[in-house]
Amino acid sequence: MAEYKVSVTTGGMQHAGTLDNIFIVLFGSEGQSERARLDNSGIDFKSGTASQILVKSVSSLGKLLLLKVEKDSFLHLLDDSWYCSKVEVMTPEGEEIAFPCYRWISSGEEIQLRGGKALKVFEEEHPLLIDHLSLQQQCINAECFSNDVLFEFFCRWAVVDKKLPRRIHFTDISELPAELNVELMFKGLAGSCKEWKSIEDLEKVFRSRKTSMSEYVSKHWKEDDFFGYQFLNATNPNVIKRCRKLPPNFPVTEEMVKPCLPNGFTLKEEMEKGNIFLCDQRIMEGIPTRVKDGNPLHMTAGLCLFYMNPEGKLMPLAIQLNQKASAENPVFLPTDPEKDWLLAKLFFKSADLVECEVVHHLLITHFLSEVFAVATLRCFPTIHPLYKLLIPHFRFTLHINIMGREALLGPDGALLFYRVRDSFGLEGLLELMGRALSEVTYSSLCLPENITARGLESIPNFYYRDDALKLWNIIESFVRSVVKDYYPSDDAVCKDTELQEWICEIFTQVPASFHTVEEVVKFVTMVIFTASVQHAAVNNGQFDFHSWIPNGSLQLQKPPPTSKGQSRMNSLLEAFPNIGDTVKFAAMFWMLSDTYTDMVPLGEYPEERFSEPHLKQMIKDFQAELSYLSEEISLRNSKLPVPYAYLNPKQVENSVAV
Ligand SMILES: *[C@@H]1O[C@H](CO)[C@@H](O)[C@H](O)[C@H]1NC(C)=O
Ligand SMILES: *[C@@H]1O[C@H](CO)[C@@H](O)[C@H](O)[C@H]1NC(C)=O
Ligand SMILES: CC(=O)N[C@H]1CO[C@H](CO)[C@@H](O)[C@@H]1O
Ligand SMILES: [Fe+2]
Repeated sequence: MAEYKVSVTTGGMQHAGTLDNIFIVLFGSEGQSERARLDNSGIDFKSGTASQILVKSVSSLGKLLLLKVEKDSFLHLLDDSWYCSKVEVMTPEGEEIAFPCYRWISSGEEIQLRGGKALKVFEEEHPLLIDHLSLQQQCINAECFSNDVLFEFFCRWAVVDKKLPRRIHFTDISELPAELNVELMFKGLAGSCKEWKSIEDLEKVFRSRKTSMSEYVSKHWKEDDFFGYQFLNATNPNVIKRCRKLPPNFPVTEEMVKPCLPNGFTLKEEMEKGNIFLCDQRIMEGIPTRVKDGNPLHMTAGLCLFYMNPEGKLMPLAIQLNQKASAENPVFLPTDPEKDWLLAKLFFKSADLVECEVVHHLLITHFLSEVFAVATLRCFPTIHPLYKLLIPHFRFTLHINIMGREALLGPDGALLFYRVRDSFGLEGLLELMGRALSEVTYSSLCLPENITARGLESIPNFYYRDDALKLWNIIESFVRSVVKDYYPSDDAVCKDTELQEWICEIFTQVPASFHTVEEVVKFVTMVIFTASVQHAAVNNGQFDFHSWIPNGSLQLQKPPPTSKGQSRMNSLLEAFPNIGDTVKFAAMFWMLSDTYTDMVPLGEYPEERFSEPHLKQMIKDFQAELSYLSEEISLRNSKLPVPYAYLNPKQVENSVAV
């Protein structure tokens, strides 16, 4: 008789426990154990607790291969799902093996777990394990979209009414959080169709709901250097490029910019020196927009030229609001009447915000992470080292995207998420994403290459670049240590058919494969960087920078100005969305920038998936590096008038989860 000491841990989240019966069977190279029932004698498996049980078999099972967990309904009336964190087994030979689970199990379900060291497919020797793999892959789709997983996700929305039934259908809940939030934040203003009468009215509304940054923005929004600053250190650091030659459709002359350059400096020379930068919104040209109150909304597709002045400030020099140069498309200048220049900046910034949300936030972080997540779920078994490494970086990504899509593609976009649809309608949104996707390359997603391609290696005070590059390097060295441990040679990479399938699944158009360990390191670094750092950069500052509508509105109700000298403060107010829409946008940004109590910061792995001690040590080293960087960034920020904290590792989430 052989006895196995088994300990089963229930997850710590709400409602993780169950009253149902749980059975365990162990499979080894020499046979299988009895079907042992976990004794819960009337009490449920409570959240966060471990239960012990002895599992017997006639003789030793040899090498432990699989562990089967079955869950039987206790009361057949309800499906009482259970969140199992892990199962630990002590063999009669004295070996301790952890079987990570970390998933919901519904009534009547039966799942198989693998324990011990991470393995690749060509290392599997036992036929039982090969069978297990194909079974696991069939289950994947059902698993990611089950209501239980969604429920866990919804628990993070604090505003959700506590009385909501435990088992919620996705469609019932999709409208809830956002609408509640608007009401909570801006009582009585939600739904108002009135126009704004003055900037002071706007200030009043936002006085109660602000962050120190959003307050700073509301005070400085008119200033040119702050306008420039935002192209480096706000939510869209992705678009500005060094400009060596003016585009032919942007006829900026020496005469025009002379007053803004120091005495004796010329545009031509400054361009040669590398001090001139350009932001070109060509991608927005001709995107179909939405009809509002009978008139189609207008979308700016402008050009803005910047100058890095000797004090290290990035100043806007000239703005044109349409792509084709013409008499009705003047080049606006800082020396124009104040209101003209303000209006030009407003329209340019608004298009920048829309581009940022649709392209850089939704497409490049949310949807790309989803592609990586689905490929990971489909191609790797849970025992695979890259599954263990990557899956924490996809927490909640499918869920937030399902909700987002519902909002985007649903009949009325009832939900506030990605209200960008307000500016375009569906057709325009899809068109813009399509155009952007055709321009995404692997290299553009790798930060060091991206920065070089845009000529931004040396521009001063570019905190996004400084912090993000350090994070890229820290992530890369962690990934390298893990990947090299499992793939000691290029040959191991070539032999791993699951790894090759994974990369093919991601690039369906271009047939792709990995040949070397370094290729895997770089790609995996890019995946983790995109899901964590890049998302934080475009996501976390949304409320700070965009709740103050004058500083970038998702929607403007008027066409861009076609001449100078006609604008007054009123032109600005008329262009703003109405009061109801303004507060809706602000509430959305608040919600998307909020930190949730169950947020998992970069590098934290509360689910223990790796059991080898040296792997655990690699994770600790990674965390230590992040922690040093966090201190360094805090120290720097304490000395800055405008801190840049979005990429402080403590504030970067492990995955795209909001
Ligand atoms: C905010 O937006 C306004 C209008 O576009 C612009 O003039 C101002 O410079 C911006 N401020 C910042 C803070 O960008
Ligand atoms: C840099 O990255 C941004 C965001 O991922 C992307 O939109 C842009 O096209 C990239 N630019 C280059 C030149 O790689
Ligand atoms: C170029 C630019 O605008 N950089 C700014 C980034 O933020 C710092 C700190 O607020 C400013 O001093 C820089 O001017
Ligand atoms: Fe997001």
